[in-house]
Amino acid sequence: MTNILEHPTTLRVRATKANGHKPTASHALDAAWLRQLCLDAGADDVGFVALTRPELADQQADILKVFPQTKTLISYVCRMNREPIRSVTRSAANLEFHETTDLVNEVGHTIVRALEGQGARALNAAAGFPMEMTDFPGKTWIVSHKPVAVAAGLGMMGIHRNVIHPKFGNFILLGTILIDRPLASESQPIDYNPCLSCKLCVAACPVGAIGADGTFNFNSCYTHNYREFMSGFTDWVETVADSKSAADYRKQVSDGESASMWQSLAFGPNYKAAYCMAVCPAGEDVIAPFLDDRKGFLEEMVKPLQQKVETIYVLPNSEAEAYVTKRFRHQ
Ligand code: B12
Ligand code: SF4
Repeated sequence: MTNILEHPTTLRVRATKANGHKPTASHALDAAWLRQLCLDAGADDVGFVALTRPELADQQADILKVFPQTKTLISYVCRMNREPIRSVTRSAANLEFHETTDLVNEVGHTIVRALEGQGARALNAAAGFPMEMTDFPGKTWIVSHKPVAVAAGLGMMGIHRNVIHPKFGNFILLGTILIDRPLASESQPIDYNPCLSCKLCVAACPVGAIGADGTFNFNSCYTHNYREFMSGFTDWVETVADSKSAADYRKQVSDGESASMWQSLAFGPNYKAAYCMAVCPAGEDVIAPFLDDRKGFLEEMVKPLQQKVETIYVLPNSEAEAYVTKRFRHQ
């Protein structure tokens, strides 16, 4: 058997250590240096939060289960292009969601690679998907990015419960990286909420999931918007399994719905709405047209989504069913 102590790998690693190249796990990282590293990797904004911060208390145990070495969380955002998200066509909006989700994951991968090169241990949590489906239908994600981003000063949650960045508005997706190093200085939340309480998100949601008081009906949103994700997909499979014949299946599922399911399987799952994000005028880069002409903004950004004729998915006897029946009686 090879003497491991004399193996070329061991000798090289020991020689590197003796030259004092890599910082140790207790070595605090410099926040300015780390910020620049994240921006160079493609993040549009970034902040840092210690795991011990009270805002993360309810997430601490889950995070430590996944990466027990965690001392600090890097929170970062990547901007989405606004017009595709605002489009009434789902193909344009979904492409933008998928592109930016991939970008968030790539940026996370690049930052972790650079930190590993510096001798630090780091883990990037998925932006959205893939998720921990062994835990489904419970909590299938490692880190809730939104509260981390809020604690890291990257924005506040609006009435629609998405994080609104003070400059980029809600046209951002979020990422979080767990690292094994303390930081010399960390970020603090911003001191105002960029949400304007205009409630355009409330008006735009096709299933009434967003309450004017900031309540959010998870089931209403999930049943419609995530029709081609987890539970909606299972429901579709069961419809296929229970159908007595092709004709019977076609009575229950239109050709367009079947084709849409194929597209989600082939190219990545398609969201059905996200209109709450599309219409939000908050944020310094976004607000000008709303301030200039509110009525015009409503006509251009909100009405086309409200008037779109489309299939809407609701559970029987749910709040969403009552809302949709009342609102879309003309369609
Ligand atoms: C679960 C989840 C959802 C759920 C619940 C949404 C929610 N408000 O939590 C559903 C499927 C409905 C959803 C929809 C969307 N999501 Co989503 N989602 C997540 C996920 C995985 C966790 C969210 C979370 O932290 N929830 C817990 C707490 C912090 O959120 P909360 O709002 O305070 O509490 C809600 C949940 O507890 C939920 N809830 C209640 N009961 C149950 C039961 C179960 C089983 C689940 C899963 C949730 C749930 O309802 C509560 C009230 O809002 C994150 C990714 C991540 N790993 O963080 C993305 C994330 C929040 N989603 C995001 C996006 C973009 C969307 C959509 C726009 C997708 C789309 N293209 O249509 C919509 C927007 C809907 C909306 N207005 O919130 C972005 C938000 C970006 C931003 N600027 O804030 C995130 C951060 C992904 C990312 N990497 O950027 N999402
Ligand atoms: S659309 Fe208006 S109310 Fe809704 S989150 Fe954006 S600013 Fe707030």
